[in-house]
Amino acid sequence: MTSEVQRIPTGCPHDCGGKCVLIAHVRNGVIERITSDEGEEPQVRACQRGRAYRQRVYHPDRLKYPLKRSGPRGSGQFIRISWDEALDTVAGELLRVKQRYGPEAILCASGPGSLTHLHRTPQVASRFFHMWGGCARLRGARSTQAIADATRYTYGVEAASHDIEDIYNSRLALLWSWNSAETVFGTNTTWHLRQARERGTRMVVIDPRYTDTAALLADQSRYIGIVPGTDAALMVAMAYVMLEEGLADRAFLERYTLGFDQFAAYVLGEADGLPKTPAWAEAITGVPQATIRELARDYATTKPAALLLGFGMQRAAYGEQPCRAGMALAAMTGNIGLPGGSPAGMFQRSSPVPKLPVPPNPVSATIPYQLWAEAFLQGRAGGFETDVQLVYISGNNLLNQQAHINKGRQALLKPETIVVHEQFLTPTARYADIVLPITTHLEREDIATIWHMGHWAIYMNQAIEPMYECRSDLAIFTELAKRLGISGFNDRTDREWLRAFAAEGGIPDFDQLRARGVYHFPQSQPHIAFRKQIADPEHHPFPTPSGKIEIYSPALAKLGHPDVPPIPKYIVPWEGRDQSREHPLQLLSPHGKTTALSTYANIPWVQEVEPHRLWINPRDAATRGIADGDKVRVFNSRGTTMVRAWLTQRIMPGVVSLDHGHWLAPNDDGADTAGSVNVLTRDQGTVLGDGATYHSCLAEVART
Ligand SMILES: Nc1nc2c(c(=O)[nH]1)N[C@H]1C(S)=C(S)[C@@H](COP(=O)(O)OP(=O)(O)OC[C@H]3O[C@@H](n4cnc5c(=O)[nH]c(N)nc54)[C@H](O)[C@@H]3O)O[C@H]1N2
Ligand SMILES: Nc1nc2c(c(=O)[nH]1)N[C@H]1C(S)=C(S)[C@@H](COP(=O)(O)OP(=O)(O)OC[C@H]3O[C@@H](n4cnc5c(=O)[nH]c(N)nc54)[C@H](O)[C@@H]3O)O[C@H]1N2
Ligand SMILES: [Mo]
Repeated sequence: MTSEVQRIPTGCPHDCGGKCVLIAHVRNGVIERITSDEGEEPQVRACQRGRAYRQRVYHPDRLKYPLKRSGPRGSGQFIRISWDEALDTVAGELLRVKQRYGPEAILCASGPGSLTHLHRTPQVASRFFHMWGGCARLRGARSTQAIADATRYTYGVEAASHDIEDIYNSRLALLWSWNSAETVFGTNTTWHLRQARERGTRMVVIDPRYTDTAALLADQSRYIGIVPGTDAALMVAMAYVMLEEGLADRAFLERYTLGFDQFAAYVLGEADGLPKTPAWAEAITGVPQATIRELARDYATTKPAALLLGFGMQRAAYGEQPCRAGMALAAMTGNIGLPGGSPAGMFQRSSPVPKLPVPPNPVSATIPYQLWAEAFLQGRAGGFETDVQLVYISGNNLLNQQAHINKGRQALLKPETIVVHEQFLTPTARYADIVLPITTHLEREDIATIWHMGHWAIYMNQAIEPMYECRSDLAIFTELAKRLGISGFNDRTDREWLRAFAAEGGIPDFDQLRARGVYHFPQSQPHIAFRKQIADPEHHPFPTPSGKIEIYSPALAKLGHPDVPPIPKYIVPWEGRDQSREHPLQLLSPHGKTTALSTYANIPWVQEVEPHRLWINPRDAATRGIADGDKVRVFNSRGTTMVRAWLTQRIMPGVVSLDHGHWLAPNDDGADTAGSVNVLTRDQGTVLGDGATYHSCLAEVART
């Protein structure tokens, strides 16, 4: 029997920087192929990951049934159990631990597995735990903590950016630690940047790696390689040039900012006797003085110009500083609040469509994400806020994706109980006592909205029936809520929730949304951050304590912490250049195109796009006797990983790079054999908010 092929509009749920339209071609309940948006322009078209999803749904390693551990923790030995036994066991453990140790002994470690509006992994789990009396949480955003902190201290809000459609108004764009060609950063971002460039917007890319973005967008000789961790020095020297050459927009600074003079005193060396000249910065950043001067002049005299900060450089020691320094430059050039400019704040645009509601958490205990393993091992005795006894993980490859995996492996032996909701037996799931198999988005219904494109909504129709015995996180927590007597956790069908979200979000026709698969909220003009504050400062002060852009922050001064000074400064990072003879190479671990975090690392079609390799400059390779394609050991005091080397001029000497997200595969000696970079990274947080600092990491490389 053959039936017609149905074309079912759905989308991608993972945290890849996008969210795109997928069309599932389904016959007799089986997906035969996946294509993308074929509607009107601009389309929301998917990349290779979404298009390869058939291989993920039908992967032989999909988790099929509930599992119970049958060997030692981490051994990967499990037996199949029934759903009734699994749910009774989980409910029983939750009750036992809560009664014995209190709710703060339960850590809800939900992550970004699905970032949609209904089956949103962090939201679903949080709703359950918060309604049940609370739980301990992980704090400190791994993605954006430092830039969010910097934006808040400078502008009084966490996010401050323009819609990407405004890029057509920019004459110049500085893409600083920004790699949207790979990190997506909003589905159509690179498409708009490319079109703007063709229409005359000049573009500069500043990154230790000559990324795909540099190749695609940087004008000739407008790629600037920089020593990792030194961006604040380059920015401060640009400020020096602007001051020296009288290029700063004095009227703007006077009218809208607080404390520019203190910053200028630091820049000119009046405060510490050290003028932050281009020569000073060249020695630190590796960027030639002439380039620094030219960049400063160009940015100060080409108006409007957009300084756009990616998140790479702030996922590092003192990541707050380059962000605050960038914001100071945006103010010095008067590029805030006008079309074509940019406040250099955190990029974000939220959606009017609501998400599954989450009540407040009655428990206040938190542990920093960066120090989760230390916190498990030390607990209250080590000064942490709680002793974790039960870890509840959903949508999170905790072990693989946090710094210092080897410490994490010890830490996961400590709690009494570990429950994991997963689609695959990830390195983290291997440590679970109970593993519950989860549907993919193609087996359920949802709404997604796009990073930085909150004015678009995607309807994700269910394409096929749930595979094997898989259930959604929401369905599982609904069952647990019944067992634990939580009333009102979920008394709607998925469709009823989604219909309500769409209506509340102002989408006029739900059935049309489902049929078309995508909805574009009408808007006449792209969003421009702080337009009102600049046009009419009398009536619209900035939402900071002073009502101004706080280049000098009295709140930071009050904190009195030398590592977050009240004005932006260059601070020598830990594990920076020339700090170790034993492990001299700076190791970056960026977000690569073949995964969304650690998702897709096991999907052959996606991995074919680009082999997983260590980027190393031929000069560094030569001194180590390494040839292209050689298998190398990358190591430091925290661990060792093995991977093939790629000799390339696309990375500067002294720096190596290995995309994160590849699944830990330790050998008998404890060395990882899969290029899982977090065996090497350091577990230390940024100063203000315990943000991630993966990029401040030194290592050495040798042939195996
Ligand atoms: N393909 C893909 N896209 C993704 C993701 C993914 O896993 N895969 N993840 C998504 C998520 S969750 C996030 S948070 C974002 C992350 O987005 P980002 O944080 O912006 O991405 P990264 O690749 O970590 O860093 C961007 C660039 O910064 C550069 N960089 C590193 N250190 C420095 C430095 O000191 N100075 C300068 N100037 N540049 C530096 C890196 O070489 C890299 O090219 O991406 C999202 N998009
Ligand atoms: N070295 C280094 N490490 C990094 C970074 C870096 O720049 N460098 N970046 C960090 C950043 S920004 C982030 S955001 C983190 C993220 O790291 P994680 O939070 O660990 O995110 P993922 O690796 O995507 O893991 C999500 C898991 O959810 C599962 N999943 C997918 N859909 C569902 C679902 O519907 N339900 C359930 N229960 N599970 C689902 C997937 O199979 C996957 O294993 O990684 C961080 N790690
Ligand atoms: Mo992230």
